[in-house]
Amino acid sequence: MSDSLGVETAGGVATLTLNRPDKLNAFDEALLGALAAALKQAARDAAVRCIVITGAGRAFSAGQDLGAVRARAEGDAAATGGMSFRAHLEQGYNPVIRAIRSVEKPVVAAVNGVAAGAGASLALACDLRLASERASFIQSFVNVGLVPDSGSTWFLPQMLGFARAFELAVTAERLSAADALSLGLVNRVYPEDRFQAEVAAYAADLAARPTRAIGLTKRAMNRAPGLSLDQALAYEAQLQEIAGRSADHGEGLAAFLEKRTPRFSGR
Ligand code: LHQ
Repeated sequence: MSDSLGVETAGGVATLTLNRPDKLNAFDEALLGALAAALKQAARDAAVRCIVITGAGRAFSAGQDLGAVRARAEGDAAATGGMSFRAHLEQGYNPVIRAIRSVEKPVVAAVNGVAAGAGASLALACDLRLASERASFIQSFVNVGLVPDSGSTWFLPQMLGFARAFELAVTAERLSAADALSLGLVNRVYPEDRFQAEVAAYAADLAARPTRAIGLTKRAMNRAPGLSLDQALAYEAQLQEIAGRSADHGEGLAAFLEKRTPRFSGR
């Protein structure tokens, strides 16, 4: 694993920490590669029942490392592996976004500070967003003459509607944590001094829930926007058939009937 990504697994929670604090955790190739690999590993590891992505220092992530982009523009092919922007997105960012959307475990963005450009997209790609009071969100792509990428053109209009999403994309307005909460972009905002403890408690709670059912819920909600109601109803019925055979359904049912707290295994 690369030094630029911290990976820690404990109590069913894998915490992936973007760790280039002097660059506000901007992404270079090594960090993107490490993040994709860590997500793949967390998806495979049955002991992991919740994934948290956060940043070291004062930022969540400032998006693409613009130093590397400058080096590319100046002809230093080694800086970006000599790749076009399209290839850089397809090979670097898009696998990360796809991995987050497809892993059948809850993925939480613990947004500890500023999330800009592809850093904001990364947070939007997660299933849930917990923000520190000092967090902020900027669709900063337009400031450097670029298009929102890494999923922002898809996630933002779904979350906010076209007009508000478009405005954020073309103005790069900086949203505070409170703004993001009132728009429904984040699930919770916590004071800075309690942020880590609150994230840990939230993630531990998710990790103790029926992981299989949560994964199937994610599968259904990922697919629902492309379906008619009829198709969504049929898909729910198909997934309920799978959930109904899980050990955790048996445990949940038994615990309810025995009037005790369920102990879910994730299977
Ligand atoms: C940085 C960065 C950074 C390097 C702060 N890079 N050093 C994908 C693929 C292909 C092509 C390109 O694009 C993409 C997707 C993208 O993500 S494009 C968008 C890239 N990101 C941005 O445009 C954001 C640039 N950063 C900022 O606007 C500000 O730094 C924010 C608003 C994030 C934070 O502002 P401040 O809190 O005022 O901090 P700062 O600007 O003073 O930055 C602190 C340091 O971090 C500073 O270095 P220094 O050596 O002077 O202390 C910055 O140069 C460095 N840094 N972002 N993206």
